[in-house]
Amino acid sequence: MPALKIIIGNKTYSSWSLRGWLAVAHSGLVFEEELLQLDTPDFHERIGALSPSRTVPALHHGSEIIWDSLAIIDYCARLSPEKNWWPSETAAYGYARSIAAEMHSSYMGLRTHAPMNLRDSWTGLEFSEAVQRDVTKADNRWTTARERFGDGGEFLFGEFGAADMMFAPVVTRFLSYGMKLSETSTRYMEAVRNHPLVDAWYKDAAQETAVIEHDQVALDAKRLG
Ligand SMILES: N[C@@H](CCC(=O)N[C@@H](CS)C(=O)NCC(=O)O)C(=O)O
Repeated sequence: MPALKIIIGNKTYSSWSLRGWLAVAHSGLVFEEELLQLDTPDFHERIGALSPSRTVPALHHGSEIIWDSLAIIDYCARLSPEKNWWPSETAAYGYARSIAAEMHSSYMGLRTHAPMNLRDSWTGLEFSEAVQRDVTKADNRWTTARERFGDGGEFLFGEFGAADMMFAPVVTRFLSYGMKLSETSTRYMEAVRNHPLVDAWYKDAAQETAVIEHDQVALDAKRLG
């Protein structure tokens, strides 16, 4: 098997990197990681050679490069089919793919105004309606997945899998920003936060010191949100 290496951004801030990294770590295969500091001259100088989209995450597998978090999840699923990824039952599969694709292509309120930041947490922030609509949407999707398909474990479709990887950075945002969700979603968020791979990522983030100013909007959330 050719060597696997994932190029990621700062663990504190890079939500897409977290998704790709969870996939390669969940595969159980041996991999290396290389972390580029986002928003630095070094990032802009090096990223073109490492990722065709000039974004992280990018997975290098021998001479192949797979960029984009969702593609990395699906690629890792092919490399390690014995692990749990997408649900096998058709209705659950359809729901899982739909909510993961929706995560990838929308939630702009949350993505713009409530960035991931694992080294800080806040209470009492007021976010705009756009952000609140995204919170409600995620809450509904998670509650439905748990109620319809979640019997086999604590995650959206039972065991930890691809849909949970896509939503892990949403969970971290809701935890950082103290957002209130349904009981079912709150339990789900606890399960994600306590997952060993998510916890390992948090621990690494806690060691980081770089601050990216524009990801500190929560300090000013009332105005920016
Ligand atoms: N759709 C992409 C988004 C990747 C993305 O936007 N990554 C951000 C970091 S979280 C990035 O590389 N930003 C650097 C830049 O745009 O200069 C994916 O799913 O991987």
